[in-house]
Amino acid sequence: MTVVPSMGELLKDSPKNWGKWGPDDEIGALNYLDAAQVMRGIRHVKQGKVHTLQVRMCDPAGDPVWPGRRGAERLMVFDEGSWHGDKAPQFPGGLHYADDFITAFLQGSTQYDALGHVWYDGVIYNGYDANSTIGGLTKASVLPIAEKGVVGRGILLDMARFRGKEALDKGETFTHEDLMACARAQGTEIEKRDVLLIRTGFISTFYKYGREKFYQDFVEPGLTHSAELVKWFQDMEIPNLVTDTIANEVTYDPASGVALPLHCALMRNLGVLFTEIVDLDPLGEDCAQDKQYTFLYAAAPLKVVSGTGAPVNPITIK
Ligand code: UVW
Repeated sequence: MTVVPSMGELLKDSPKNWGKWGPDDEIGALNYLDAAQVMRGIRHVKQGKVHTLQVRMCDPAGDPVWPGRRGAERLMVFDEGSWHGDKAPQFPGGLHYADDFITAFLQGSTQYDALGHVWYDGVIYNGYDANSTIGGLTKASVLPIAEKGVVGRGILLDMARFRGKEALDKGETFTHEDLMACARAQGTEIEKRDVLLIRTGFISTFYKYGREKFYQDFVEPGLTHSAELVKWFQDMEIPNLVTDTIANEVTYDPASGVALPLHCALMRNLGVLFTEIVDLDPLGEDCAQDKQYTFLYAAAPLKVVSGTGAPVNPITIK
C-alpha cells in the first residue's frame, strides 16, 4: 500500500513568500498587481468586447460545488402575492416591491478564496496562527482582497482546445510546461505577473451531462504539483490562478496521493489568489475566433468581513 505523505512532508522544501510584503500582509501575490500592471492590462483592450465569467447562481437545476457543500438557494420574501393579504406592508402611494434572500456557501459559486482558506501544520499564509481562523478569519480573510480589487493583464490558456477536446477528462493533468506550449500554440506568451485563466471545459460538463456523471468518481482535471511548477509560479510572479474547475488543480496529486497540494504550495505558501468555478466557455469560443487571448482582467469579490472566500463575477475586456 502506498503511504501518502503529510502536506508538511510533501512541501518541506517548497518556497514561501511570507514576509515579502511585510509582517501584516494579507493579500500575497495580489501585491504584484500595481498601477503599472493595471496599465499593462488596459493596453490589451482593443475591441470593446466584454465577457463576464461567473457561473449562474441559485440555478434551480443546481450549482456545481465541492462535494459536501450545497449550491446557493434563493428564497422569496415579498412578491405581488404578499400584498394581497392583511399583513402586507402599506406604503403611501401604493408602492409594491419584490424581495428575496439567499443562503450560500461563500465557496459555493464562482469565488475568490481568502489566503487563509487552507493551511497545514497549524499555520496559514504569512505565518499567521491557524487559530486565527476560529469563528471567522481574523487574518488573511477575503476582505483585504475585496478592498483592493484584482486588475491586470489576463491570458486565456485554452487547455481543452489545445488538446483537441470538448473538456479534459476526469483526473487529466497538465504542467506549467503544458501551459507554455498551449500559449505558444495560441500565438501568445505568458508574461510575468499575468493573471492565468485556464480553460479545461470541466465545469460545463456539470450543465451538459448532469450532476450524477459530474460527481461519479469525482477527480477534477487540472495542474499537478511539482517543485518546478511551484518555482515557475514564484519566478513568474503569478498573482492569480483562475480556472473553470471547482478547485483549480487535479483533486489528488497522482505522484503523492495528497489532496489539493497546490492549494497549500501556491495559496498558503506563495500567496497566489485562487478564483474557482469560472465559466470560460464563451471567452474560449471568442478567443478561438478572433485570436486575441490577452485582455484586461478585473474582479472584486464581495466584501465579506472575516470570510473564507466570496462570490465574484470577474470581467474581461478585449
Ligand atoms: C476546498 O476548499 C476543498 O476547495 P476550494 O478551494 O475549491 O473551495
